Amino acid sequence: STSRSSQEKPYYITTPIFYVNAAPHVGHLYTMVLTDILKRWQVLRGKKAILCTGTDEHGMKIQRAAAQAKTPPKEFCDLTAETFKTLAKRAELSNDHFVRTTDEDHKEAVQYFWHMLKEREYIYESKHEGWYCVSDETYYPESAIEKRLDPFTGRTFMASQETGKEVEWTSEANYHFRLSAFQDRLLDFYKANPNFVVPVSRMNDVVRWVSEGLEDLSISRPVERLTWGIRVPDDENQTIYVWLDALINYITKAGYPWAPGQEHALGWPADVQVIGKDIVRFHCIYWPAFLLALDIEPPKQILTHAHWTLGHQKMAKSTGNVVNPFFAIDRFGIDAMRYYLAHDGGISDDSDYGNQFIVERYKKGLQGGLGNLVSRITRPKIWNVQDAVNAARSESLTKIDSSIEKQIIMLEALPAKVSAKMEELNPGAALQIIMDAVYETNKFLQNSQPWTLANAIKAGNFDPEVAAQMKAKIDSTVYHCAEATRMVGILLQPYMPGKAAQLLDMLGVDESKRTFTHVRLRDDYEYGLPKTPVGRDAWDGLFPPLPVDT
Ligand code: ME8
Repeated sequence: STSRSSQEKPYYITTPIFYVNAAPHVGHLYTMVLTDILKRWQVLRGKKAILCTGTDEHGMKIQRAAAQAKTPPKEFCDLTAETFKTLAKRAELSNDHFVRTTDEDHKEAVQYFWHMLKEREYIYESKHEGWYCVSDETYYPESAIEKRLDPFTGRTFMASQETGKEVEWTSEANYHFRLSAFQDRLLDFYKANPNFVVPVSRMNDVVRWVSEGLEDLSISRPVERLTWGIRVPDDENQTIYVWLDALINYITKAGYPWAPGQEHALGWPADVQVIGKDIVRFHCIYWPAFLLALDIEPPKQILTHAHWTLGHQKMAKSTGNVVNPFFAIDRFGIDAMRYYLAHDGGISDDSDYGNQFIVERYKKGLQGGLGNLVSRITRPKIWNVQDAVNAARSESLTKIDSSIEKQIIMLEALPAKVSAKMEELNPGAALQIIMDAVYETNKFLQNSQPWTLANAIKAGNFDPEVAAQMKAKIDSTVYHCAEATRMVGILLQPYMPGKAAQLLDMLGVDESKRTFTHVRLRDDYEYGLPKTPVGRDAWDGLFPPLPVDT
């Protein structure tokens, strides 16, 4: 119907679905936070947005982990899936869906997808030989393999050059997907969508890999090797390859299989799919190829981010070189963690994790920067924000000196600058701009010295006209700091939902005026009086001292 087709497609954003072979770490939290910031940004812009996350529960890797834990696989998955759900909650991830690949609707979507690939003759049966890596759940070509020595046991083994993970020689009959037939279509697709992969350096890698040629992809395993998975339709002896199964999760909750033309209603194609740089091939080559095979639109963009390292080694479940995200959240609070991860986390380059960095960012950005600004504006008894806002409304702030002018120019440029970085899918760079506004405002306040003027008025016997001018200067200074605080408070909501709301409450900004359209100088003349009186506890509670310094 016309009303349906004219309906705007909701913004749709996803995280990878995480393997349940081990507990989550800070790397997973980072992906969640980055994705959530991008979603909340769209909501701030007034869009309907859907965020999809979940767990990847099938495959050799999980089958072995469950066997090792001597637990039936489903029971084993239930436990860790629950931990990822808890992490999503504690991360304040605003996910609309949590997909588990063991869910019935997902299994149906995968089997239907397979059936369609088969019907279109993209699947054929043949013998497959090669080096399979269970940890990475992928085959590696001979050229990507090397011999390694385990320094502890002295054992030599064959491993992936890229990840160092052990590979095993396998020789079996299974089904293949005609990936090699997609080289030209993929290259055309990349050409038409040069921002498909972000950042551009990884887009270039992908184009290079595809240009070098594609081999057909093995997409099933014999049941005697892999039982823990979705069965191939019409073949009881084969189990579907975990990556085909997993990638389809992204359309499961978008309602696949959908009636023609209905995919838009629930969000597909995804606007952005966020992943770590470790799974670029699967998402930027295999995934669009699978979709193109069925004439389904590929996602619009894949944001690939860099890794967190610990002692400059990749944080990874399989090596145990990890930081427990629950401990970190307990210790620093979720908003401080989200701030730190967004601030220091890399898109192109890896970042090394350290408690001392969290403490540093917290002290400089949140306590010294933002907290200090709010308290310096709202706390003094010698002026109040509401008076300053009223004065601004009645246009009596005429005495603009050059430092106020500079502050105005900075604030007028702020929303567009932040938007531009968000559109480039770089929340870290946008955060930097927001925080620079905080630091600039603090400097402006420091240089303007409104407290000196206020004390002079109080102490001196000024001519009423002069005193009025002095008062006008105070109001103007306070107003332009309050505006900065209000605008920054609105912009920080996607990053620190809790603290930003607390800050806007302290400033008395009405809840209906906290969206992006209000991030405009002189947009709101109705704030300044907090709804509930702000006591000492509120200021102290906004960014309290951290329990322990490291
Ligand atoms: O790969 N730094 O799941 P996974 C930053 N199930 N991010 C990191 C990270 C680190 N050190 N380590 C992991 C899988 N991540 C598949 C995905 S999707 C259809 C299937 C994040 O549990 C990053 O987003 O190994 C990475 O891509 C993801 O966790 C891998 O999680």
